[in-house]
Amino acid sequence: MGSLTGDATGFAAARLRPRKTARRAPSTVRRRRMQYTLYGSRFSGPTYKVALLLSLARRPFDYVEVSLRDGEHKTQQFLVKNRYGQVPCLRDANLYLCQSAAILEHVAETTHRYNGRTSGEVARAREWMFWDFDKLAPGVYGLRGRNLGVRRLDEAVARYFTAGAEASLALLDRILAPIDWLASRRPTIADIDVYGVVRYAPEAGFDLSAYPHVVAWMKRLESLPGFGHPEDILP
Ligand SMILES: N[C@@H](CCC(=O)N[C@@H](CS)C(=O)NCC(=O)O)C(=O)O
Repeated sequence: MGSLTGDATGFAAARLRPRKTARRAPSTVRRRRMQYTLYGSRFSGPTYKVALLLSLARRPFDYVEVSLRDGEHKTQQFLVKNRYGQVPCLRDANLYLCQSAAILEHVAETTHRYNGRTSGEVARAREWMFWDFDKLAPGVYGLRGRNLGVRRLDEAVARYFTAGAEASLALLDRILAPIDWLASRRPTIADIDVYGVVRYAPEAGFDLSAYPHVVAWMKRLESLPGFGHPEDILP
């Protein structure tokens, strides 16, 4: 697993940790461990969602790339951190958290950034995150995986995914027509979570120009301070 440093400005410092065998000069000061370590894959949408929230919330984090191709996510060393054998996993001090939506909720709640202001807004944000993984993500991530050559899809399944994702994008476009943000008057983790799928829709073969309100909402989110694209914040 490669270890790098991301930072809250949205730009990765990409500093490799010194190799264990390297001799440390006596004057070298050991870098303090960050509060957060994100274990993920730079191709993973759920990993990006967590990195994006940390970046927008201006919380620096260490980043460890877990190679899915080499099966690092199924090793005992990783399974003690994430029992599901999936990325992402976030270490917050001594706590290891899994499932991107649960991680977003934890970070929003503990940093008071991008959380709903009322219990109603918190519930609304959660609702969008459930909807996302139920309706939007299977099609977008599934077809993207096929286009990237990491997933094989039966034609019937691909058609089912396409129809589901198109219906979900159309719904999102309708909902966003009169509002700026999904769960509140301000951006919340609902927007970050759903953005972390929609931004990959073109790679899945969808033309987002058919959804102008979605495009306008993406631009609003992309102009928030601390915003970064995956290649900026996942070293
Ligand atoms: N519901 C999970 C999904 C995570 C997920 O699907 N991760 C993928 C990479 S994008 C993964 O680890 N796949 C390997 C596997 O499931 O064995 C989340 O939101 O964190």
